[in-house]
Amino acid sequence: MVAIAAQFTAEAYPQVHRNASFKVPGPEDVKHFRSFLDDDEVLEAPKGDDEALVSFNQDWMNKYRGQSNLVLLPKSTEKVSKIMKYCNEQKLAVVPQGGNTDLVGASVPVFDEIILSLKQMNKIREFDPVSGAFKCDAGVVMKDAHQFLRDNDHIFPLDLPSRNACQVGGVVSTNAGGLNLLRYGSLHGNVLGLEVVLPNGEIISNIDALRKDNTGYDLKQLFIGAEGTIGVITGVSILAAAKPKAFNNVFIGLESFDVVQTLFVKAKKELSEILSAFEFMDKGSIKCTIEYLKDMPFLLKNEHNFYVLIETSGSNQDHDSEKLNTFIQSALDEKLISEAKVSANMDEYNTIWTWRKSVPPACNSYGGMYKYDMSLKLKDLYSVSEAVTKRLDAAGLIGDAPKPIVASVGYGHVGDGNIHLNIAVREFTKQIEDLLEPFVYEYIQSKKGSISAEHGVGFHKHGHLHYCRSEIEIRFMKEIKKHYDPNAILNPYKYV
Ligand code: 2HG
Ligand code: ZN
Repeated sequence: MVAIAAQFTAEAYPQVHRNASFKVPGPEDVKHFRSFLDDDEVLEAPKGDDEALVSFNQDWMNKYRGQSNLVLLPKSTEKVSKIMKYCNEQKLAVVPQGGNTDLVGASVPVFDEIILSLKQMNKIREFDPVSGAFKCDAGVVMKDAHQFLRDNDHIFPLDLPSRNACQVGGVVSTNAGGLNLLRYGSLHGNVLGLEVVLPNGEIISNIDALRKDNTGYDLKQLFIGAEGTIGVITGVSILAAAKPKAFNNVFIGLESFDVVQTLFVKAKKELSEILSAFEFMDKGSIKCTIEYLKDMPFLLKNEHNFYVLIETSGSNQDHDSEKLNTFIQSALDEKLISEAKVSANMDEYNTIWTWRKSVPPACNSYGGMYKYDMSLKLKDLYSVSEAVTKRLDAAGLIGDAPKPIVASVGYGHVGDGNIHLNIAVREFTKQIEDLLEPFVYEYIQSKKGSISAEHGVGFHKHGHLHYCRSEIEIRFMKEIKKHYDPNAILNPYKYV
């Protein structure tokens, strides 16, 4: 199925107006940028050509599309600093962009903002195998960071389905959680230091940070998850973990979300220190993924209401395998689970992960998707998916073409209390959008959850923070934005 060509965001959301105080980028600005940037650091769209920069203007979900005619791709922090200083003086709005795999419309322009791509800042700077401190440019693609660290007997403490495209600076700006947060914790704990260019061009760096440093406010925390609204992350220092010697996983079929929770408690108790991921997928997620992976035989013999992927990683293959097999046998004996496929080697281990990591692209393969990423108490986690699916179904919108919705599916990170709700669609319609919002947000608010567990706020959830943040928290956020970016030129129309 061909991807939907996103409508221009400015047309799809006419209620959002361009900030008239921003200058429209013109030839004199390009001339200035070219005075200190190389030819391959400036990309301009030929006049009237809407398609030339589409890969920078349009997001991964085909939902948002900006109209920028100018992409800057600097190769050094100093050049980023010069760009920001000039843009601040000239009141030119800027959108920092990493791998553009963002899921809330944070990394693409809304109007004619200049796109500041970090993709040419892609050097690994330093690695200390004793402490595990790993330093790199923001534009290093996550898979390259993984590969480098694996070659050095370590692992990057975060993994994502988009690892082949997303960049280290981007995931830090998003504060992405990923598949192993259960084991390695969040970026707020793993990031040791950052190098950031502020909107006025000043460079603030504590990239040489130590593991412990209790001298004053921990400023770097503000930039983790700020989505490029108060500074541009240009360098990251992160704590890499020693590479486990043994990796195992299992794909399980089971019949209710209550049992998913019981199994999680059992896994924490019985797999304890080797448990490194506990992911769930519902029936609909796997149905879409079976269609997407076409020729790949599914892992289990029967269809189930829920599926769980458990990963263990530890220091002794025999010990870990025995522990996992005993755990699975006991879950089968207790009739908690119906069926399980345990990986027998690394190929099978990778295949099992493929089934989980393919769920997001599978949902996107029908054309586009509406996507929600929520935190809830575990007992309520799946209920939001049930409530939304029921609502869309009652409106007669889900089914074979010409109905607009292919499927409404739920999956996510049980260990983190995080569900991803994806509505895979053949087309985006106002009717679907009105049925989803504010219903989803009000539902989350009623359960005291969060409307963004790990994907951030961006354009999509801009203006919706009150569903899970207090007035005073939002006021402080606005004050912080004003303090760092008084001209509001960085990633406008998003966040707070
Ligand atoms: C995941 O857990 C990522 O697979 C992406 O957070 C989720 O695309 C999504 O909804
Ligand atoms: Zn996720």
